[in-house]
Amino acid sequence: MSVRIKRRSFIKIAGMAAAGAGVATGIGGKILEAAVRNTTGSDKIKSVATFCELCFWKCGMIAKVQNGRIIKLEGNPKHPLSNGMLCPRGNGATGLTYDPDRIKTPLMRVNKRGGDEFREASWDEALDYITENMLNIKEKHGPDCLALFNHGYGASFIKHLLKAYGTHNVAAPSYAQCRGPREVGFELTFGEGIGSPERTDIANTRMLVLIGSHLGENMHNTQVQEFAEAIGNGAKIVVVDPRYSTAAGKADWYLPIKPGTDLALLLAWIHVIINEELYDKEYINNYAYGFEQLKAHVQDYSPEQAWIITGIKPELIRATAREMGHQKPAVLVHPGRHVTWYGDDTQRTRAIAILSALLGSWGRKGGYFYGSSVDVPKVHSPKYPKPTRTRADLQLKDYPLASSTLASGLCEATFAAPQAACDLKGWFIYGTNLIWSLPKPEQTIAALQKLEFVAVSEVLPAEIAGWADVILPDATFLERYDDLHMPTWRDPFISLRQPVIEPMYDSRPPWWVAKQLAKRLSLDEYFPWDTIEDYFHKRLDPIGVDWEKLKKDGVAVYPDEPLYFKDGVIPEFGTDTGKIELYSTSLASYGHDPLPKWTDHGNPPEGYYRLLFGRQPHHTFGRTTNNRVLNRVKDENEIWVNRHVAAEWGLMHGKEVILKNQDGVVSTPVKVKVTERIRNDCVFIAHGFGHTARGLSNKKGASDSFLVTRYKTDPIMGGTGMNVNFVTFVV
Ligand SMILES: Nc1nc2c(c(=O)[nH]1)N[C@H]1C(S)=C(S)[C@@H](COP(=O)(O)OP(=O)(O)OC[C@H]3O[C@@H](n4cnc5c(=O)[nH]c(N)nc54)[C@H](O)[C@@H]3O)O[C@H]1N2
Ligand SMILES: Nc1nc2c(c(=O)[nH]1)N[C@H]1C(S)=C(S)[C@@H](COP(=O)(O)OP(=O)(O)OC[C@H]3O[C@@H](n4cnc5c(=O)[nH]c(N)nc54)[C@H](O)[C@@H]3O)O[C@H]1N2
Ligand code: SF4
Ligand SMILES: [Mo]
Repeated sequence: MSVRIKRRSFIKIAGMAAAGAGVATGIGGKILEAAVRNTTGSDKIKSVATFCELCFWKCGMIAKVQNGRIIKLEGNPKHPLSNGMLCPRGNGATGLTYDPDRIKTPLMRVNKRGGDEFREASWDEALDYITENMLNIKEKHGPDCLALFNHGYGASFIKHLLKAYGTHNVAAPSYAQCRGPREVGFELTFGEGIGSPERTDIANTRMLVLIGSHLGENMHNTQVQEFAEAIGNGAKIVVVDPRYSTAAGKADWYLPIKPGTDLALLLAWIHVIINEELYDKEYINNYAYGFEQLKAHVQDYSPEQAWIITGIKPELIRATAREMGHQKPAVLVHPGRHVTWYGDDTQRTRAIAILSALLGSWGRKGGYFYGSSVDVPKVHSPKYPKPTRTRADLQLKDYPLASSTLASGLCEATFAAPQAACDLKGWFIYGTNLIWSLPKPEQTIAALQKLEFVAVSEVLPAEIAGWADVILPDATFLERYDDLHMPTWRDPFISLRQPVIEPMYDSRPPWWVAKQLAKRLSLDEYFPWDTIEDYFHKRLDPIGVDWEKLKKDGVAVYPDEPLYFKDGVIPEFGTDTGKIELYSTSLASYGHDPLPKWTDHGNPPEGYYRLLFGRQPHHTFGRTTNNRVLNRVKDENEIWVNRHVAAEWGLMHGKEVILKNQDGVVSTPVKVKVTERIRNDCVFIAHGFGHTARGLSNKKGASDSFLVTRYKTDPIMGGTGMNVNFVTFVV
């Protein structure tokens, strides 16, 4: 028995043909012509609409271009994810395109792998080399011995190419290292995941509960805008975080929880809400399965017991639970995004899902909305060949409930001892700095050393590029077309990324690279279009989308009401029972706890502090920390240390310190931020600084990635809990 997951009951748009006049196919020129049209000309300022990729939210953006140079970036007022605004990172995106450290030509490795020594090459040479290696791997080992690691929208055509070539070993670190456990936790409970952008109805909520979701530092544009709106509307805010985050500053209740104990708090909230009959009885009666088992289960988790575990006083637990009961169903217990913390993350997010169900907030105004998306037909191409072997990430350990490939699993499979069924011989890496994004960097490096072939597509000479045999200089998102974006959202829309300037240097867009490789690999039939504009026409013309208008506006929105259950939509839950599973029959059938249990994650060893990490408002991971525009605001990170801890160690605010983790790994020097805004059992660092790659100019600060030498695997879906490392200070 398995869960019927991934089934989406989103409403498809009807009557698309009426939405715009049809455009004949074959209008478009080549990308370069388009880019030239966009960038040549006089002093006149030209506006070009596209969507942002400084993070993965994909806000609509308008670029102002003068004399072929981008002079300003603004939010697209027509785009539902930006509403005319960009976050600080989006505003500074030109700092990526105009970064002098960019990779400018294809590069081929000289000397040994990892030596970070390269020579310039032509595109023909680089593509021929990749082709030769791909054909070689296919012939010698089978095509599924090549893995694709990718992150970001630019990867669409490369993914298509690699699947056409015959591999299913395709993964992004945004699953097992980020939101995977959340997706599985919600899939198990409601039969579907949260997705991205998250279906959180923050704008309409009366109560927002943030559990380690540091909105305001985590700058996902629409969420931050809606957060401000909710505050303006007087919504109650609860923030649960060992660190007094920006969001905590806006909270009615701030709960400085002991790290790793959130599940105990969640279960205590559920305990109060059930025992005080504060839950939505009608909703639970109609839609839920397993209420009695849940009720019995949470009797062991009283606020008094949770107090001992979490450090949060029982009165505070009761008061916040009662307020949730009072404000239901317009209560959003935010599901989080980067949830791979302690290895029991699916169970923790299951508890969030269960709490949301009790409050009746799934599918209700101010909770989780049911969005819709535009169903744009694909360009017809042959079926992908069926790989003959099990996916490499599942060869070592099977996770039947994981709904995506595990990047860490592919890495482990490569690294595994020869007697294990490990088949990966080559990695194609697009837009992901695996040395930083996977836990245990030494394991990633060991895997890289074992491979026969490593190709990296990058915009910057990041750490991972140093390990390539061949580096492809990608055009930045402001210089290229990518595939259309049609996410599930309140108002469904089609968003277009297009070049606002011509690709600089000898960089090329990924669609071009994919098509070139397809030709060399005799996979032409998978790319049955001549120009990228031809591709768009093939997708859009049949549904009558006006291409010229889409190019001009950057987005076509098809207004729709947000869908809540009470609007008459009959809820469909893709679980085994067809109900909201408070008690998970799937988890039971796979031998996991069907109801979430609190597990103890221990305390730091004497003299050590739990290493917490997260986002900072002006940067996205390590991908922007070389950006000169953004670095004018912030060009290094600090380690947050509690005032008493700092006093104990004699650490001075603003002075540098070196961190050492439990395995003796030391950091680069990082400035100390002495603060009362963090508990005394943990320290916090913003992820993304402390680069060591030779070609990057900004090496300030320290990277948490090198200190994450341990992780705890989620037994349900294989996510890597990374908040399990401890550091001390080298003084
Ligand atoms: N230790 C630690 N590990 C983490 C996290 C953490 O906070 N700490 N966070 C986790 C999370 S939430 C996530 S989502 C992942 C993120 O993981 P990644 O997406 O791998 O994050 P980055 O380190 O930013 O690496 C992105 C790389 O892509 C390159 N790049 C940027 N734009 C383009 C482009 O247009 N084309 C190409 N070809 N390359 C481009 C950048 O130069 C950069 O080297 O990491 C996870 N891992
Ligand atoms: N500016 C900016 N915004 C971003 C990104 C970015 O790089 N920069 N990345 C985007 C991506 S891919 C993601 S996944 C999201 C991630 O954003 P989120 O999912 O919101 O957050 P994290 O970065 O995991 O969480 C860090 C917060 O959790 C707290 N925390 C740590 N341990 C615990 C604990 O045990 N319990 C509790 N309750 N709290 C704890 C930390 O103190 C910190 O405030 O951000 C997105 N938005
Ligand atoms: S949230 Fe910011 S960085 Fe992310 S896509 Fe939107 S504007 Fe760009
Ligand atoms: Mo993420």
